Amino acid sequence: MKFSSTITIQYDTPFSPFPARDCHQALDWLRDSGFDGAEVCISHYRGLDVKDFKKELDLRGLSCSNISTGQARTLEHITLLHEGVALRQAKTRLKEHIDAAKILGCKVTLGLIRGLGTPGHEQEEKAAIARNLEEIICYAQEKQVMIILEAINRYETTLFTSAESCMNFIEKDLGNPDCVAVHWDLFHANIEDSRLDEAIDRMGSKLQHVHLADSNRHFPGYGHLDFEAVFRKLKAVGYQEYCSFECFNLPSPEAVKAQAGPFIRKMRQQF
Ligand code: LER
Ligand code: MN
Repeated sequence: MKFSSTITIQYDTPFSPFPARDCHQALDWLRDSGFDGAEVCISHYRGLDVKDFKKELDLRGLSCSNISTGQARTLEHITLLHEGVALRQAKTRLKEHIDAAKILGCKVTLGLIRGLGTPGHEQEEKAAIARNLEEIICYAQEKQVMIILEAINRYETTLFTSAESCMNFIEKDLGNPDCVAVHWDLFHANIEDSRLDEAIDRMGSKLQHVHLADSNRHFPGYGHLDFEAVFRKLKAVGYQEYCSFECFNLPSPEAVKAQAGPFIRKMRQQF
């Protein structure tokens, strides 16, 4: 099992204790806290040198777990559920993320850039996303980059809210391609998945990324999730991919910065 944490290099996010302008400090913090890698929020590639960012990671002995891609939806209003220019831009952006992931040796998260969905239109919207993903999946296959579909709770989207709905979509609508897997976020899972251990079993080897946050999206330990039970189960099924912090800066940014290192050391010792 490997550990990473969300950092951002262009626009600030509530999921990192560091603003984008301090991204080098964020990388120093990851190194000094004993993380294996960084989960990096990238909105677009205008003026961004991915190879330069890779050098900064290498300098610190860090890997990259995945690219978090959702900022473009809020900032540019582009998704796989749009039509016309916005859809074309969303597809192009996902291909640029795949190119960047190839350089960084990481996965690409497909979160809300897929589109939020409209209640009552799930079937046609799933079909549209599957159709619009076809060329992206071909491109990812060619580049040998993995796309990870994030399960996100019902208050943010109508589509792919649980482990089961992601698995169903990947298996039935996408035809189970090797390069598409599940990104499972414990904050969302606590709302949607009836039993976390059964969700882990259902995903099996398709579970390829885990977001760590407590039930209230605070840093682990400040809500009511049983992290030890989750880590025990992940270990039992042989999970070897990343667990990545994506929690709010709560109870405080200082607490997140100070407690991340001890938390991952404890999990490594125990599991
Ligand atoms: C992104 O990883 C996530 O979990 C979403 O809640 C962001 O809107
Ligand atoms: Mn998440």
